[in-house]
Amino acid sequence: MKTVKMFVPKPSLQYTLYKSKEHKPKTNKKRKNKNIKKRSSANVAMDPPFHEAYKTLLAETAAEAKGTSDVVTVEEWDLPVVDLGRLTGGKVEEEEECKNDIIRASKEWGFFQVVNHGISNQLLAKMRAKQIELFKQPFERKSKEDQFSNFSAGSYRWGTPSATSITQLSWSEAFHVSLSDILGSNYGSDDDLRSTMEEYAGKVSRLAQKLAEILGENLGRSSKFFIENCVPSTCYLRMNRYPPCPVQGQIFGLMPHTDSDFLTILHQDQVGGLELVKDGKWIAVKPNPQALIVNIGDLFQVWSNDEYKSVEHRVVTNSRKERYSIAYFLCPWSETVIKSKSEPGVYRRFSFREFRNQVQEDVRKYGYKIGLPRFVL
Ligand SMILES: O=C(O)CCC(=O)C(=O)O
Repeated sequence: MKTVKMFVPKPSLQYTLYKSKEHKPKTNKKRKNKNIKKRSSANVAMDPPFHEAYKTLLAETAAEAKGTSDVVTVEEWDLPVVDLGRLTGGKVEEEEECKNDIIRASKEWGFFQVVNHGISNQLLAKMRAKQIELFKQPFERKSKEDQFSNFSAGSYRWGTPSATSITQLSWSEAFHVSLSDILGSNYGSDDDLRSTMEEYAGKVSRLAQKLAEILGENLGRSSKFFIENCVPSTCYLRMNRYPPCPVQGQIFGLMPHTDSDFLTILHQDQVGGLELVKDGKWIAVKPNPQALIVNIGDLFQVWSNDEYKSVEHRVVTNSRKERYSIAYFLCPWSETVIKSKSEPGVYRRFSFREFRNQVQEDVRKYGYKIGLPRFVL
């Protein structure tokens, strides 16, 4: 474990209902104004127009600055590492040990890393290269993505349209793509982005299904559940880009949140910035080039009656380096009923549609997700 000093926005917002004016970030006014002016022009064409769109919020923050520093010490940790090679090595004891490691990490951390996961370094590198190429396109083209990349309308997102304060703003852009836009598509091998995404999505889907099956069987669920309920049209790949953020200290790359799915598999680059809550404290995740990151989502937390943890996480901004990640979300059909393994459980039953609609309504009303506390019995 290493201690790193980072500028992180405060506070964590997810479970606190508040009026945006009640939490005014303390900033160093001089530094902030200088940083705003220092914005590089190199990425102007590709970057979303954060400065223009959020001019008022940025100006308000600068005006409210009180002259205190935002440096917060965050410990950098290695997440538990699970070697998945043991699942296919032909030794029953090792296979059981591996399954137990996955289950333990899901209970104690809600986050872990997997190595020997079956996705080659070559494919990961190619996927990253294609992702970078895609994001390097001018903003004008990306924001008209339905003509540009043939993803469904609304796949390209940036910033936080509902933000009413600077701490509700995510300084990032993303392509949030349904797997049905990718898998089984007949775009032809000339479309390198699509064929790379198709190969990656196929491999990462199989990995997610395997992990979910292990976690589900431990809860006494049918091993067929995920194959039947989490299909390409219900699962997503989200390609994230975090541009350098010159307004350091107040803005997240991605706001604190939990994932509204069964589980997520993340491929991040080596820049760092992902943080999660462990034992009530934010910790920074040390990037591991050999590993993919797995985290438990809200639906598994409900299924397991709080045994598996859907942990709040966030991305902090970097003033100099851009950062890339790809998240795969294992989600069910809208009508799939989510219920605890034994009833009455901690949460009432709900359909995935109901959960998603509630999350969207809260984000619209309050600027952030409330999530599972809404469904506690
Ligand atoms: O980029 C990361 O490290 C986290 C991404 C994430 O949390 C998300 O896409 O929901």
